[in-house]
Amino acid sequence: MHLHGHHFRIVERNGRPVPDAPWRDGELMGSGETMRIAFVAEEPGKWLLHCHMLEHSAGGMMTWLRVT
Ligand SMILES: [Cu+2]
Repeated sequence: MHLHGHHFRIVERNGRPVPDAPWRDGELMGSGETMRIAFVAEEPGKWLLHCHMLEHSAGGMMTWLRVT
């Protein structure tokens, strides 16, 4: 998973807390995994959130978020 325009910290992975995770703009995820992230949305615009595997993005693992 890659988030454009921002850096985030992973706060929970597969329901378990992740203490002191580093700031990053992407993270590998396996099938069925979940991840809760936190970031400061301070850059206005439309930002992509997507998988870096082209077939996955083309298959729908891509969205965007709007920061106003
Ligand atoms: Cu993928």
